[in-house]
Amino acid sequence: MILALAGGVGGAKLANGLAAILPPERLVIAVNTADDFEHLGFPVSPDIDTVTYTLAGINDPVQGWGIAGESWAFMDAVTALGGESWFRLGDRDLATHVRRRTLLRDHSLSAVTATIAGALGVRHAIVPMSDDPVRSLVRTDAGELAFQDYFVRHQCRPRFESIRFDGADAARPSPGLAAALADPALEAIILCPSNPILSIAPILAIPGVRDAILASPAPVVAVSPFIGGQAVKGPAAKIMAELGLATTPAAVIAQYDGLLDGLVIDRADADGATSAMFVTDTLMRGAADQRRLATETLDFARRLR
Ligand code: FO1
Repeated sequence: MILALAGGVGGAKLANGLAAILPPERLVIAVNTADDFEHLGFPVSPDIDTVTYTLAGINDPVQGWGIAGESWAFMDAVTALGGESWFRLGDRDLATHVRRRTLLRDHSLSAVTATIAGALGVRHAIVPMSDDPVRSLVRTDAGELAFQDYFVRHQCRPRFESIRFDGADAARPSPGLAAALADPALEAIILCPSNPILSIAPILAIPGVRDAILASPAPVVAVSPFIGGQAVKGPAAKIMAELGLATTPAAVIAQYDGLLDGLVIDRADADGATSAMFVTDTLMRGAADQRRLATETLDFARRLR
């Protein structure tokens, strides 16, 4: 069994590659929920939806979030009524949020996520990192901002000083994540090429998760989200620079602080690669790249076992 930890776009792509080569019973994808917030009265789980829509084959690959070919009648109507329009829910995406709102009255986020994914035809297990609320708060030169305020409303413009995961201390790993970590058949733990600070750190901040990964005999392999020192998408490189951190393979290893047995890096970063690194093309342009990188990552992890 393979456990993948994922955030948004990059994580969803590798998770999709893993899902293409593994049967459903051999993969658990645990997803960051610290970006979640309530908007227009709806519970929004951006990374869960990005992973779900990607595995369902309905994601918008250009935008990086939401559903391909969306219509925006709902948003246009909300805007015309003077409502908030800085964070946009497409019409079909809105249906996901209506369903999540309704189902969350009686069910956990884990159960709701499984129900929505199943209805969209996804057969692999997508689980939230926790069913308890954890919220990223970003300290910036414009004050402390809720994550989506920083990310979308302010377009990551304020200078990033630090991040904290409110609620993480009291959060428990979701049943799916806890079961995967305790599974004696766990073969590898893959840290997908998501932002280490924004997307993977919140998962590792849940009490017990980091220790369980360290204690697991399964090899732990990350895929670097950087290519030639740049992030493929998103503000990871800008944030690392503002924190005074490099975007090199060594910096990714340091960021994970003793957790990794191996790191998959791009050819553009191959200078100085060590035996704990596997060098390949990490840019995933489509399904074939996702599948190839997933295969190479698992083969590399198997060799480390
Ligand atoms: N990102 C934006 O930049 N603008 C948006 O209006 C926006 C809406 C949105 C709606 C649903 C959803 O699941 C994601 C959405 N995102 C939007 C993306 C989201 O802010 C980020 O992808 C993650 O939080 C970072 O991983």
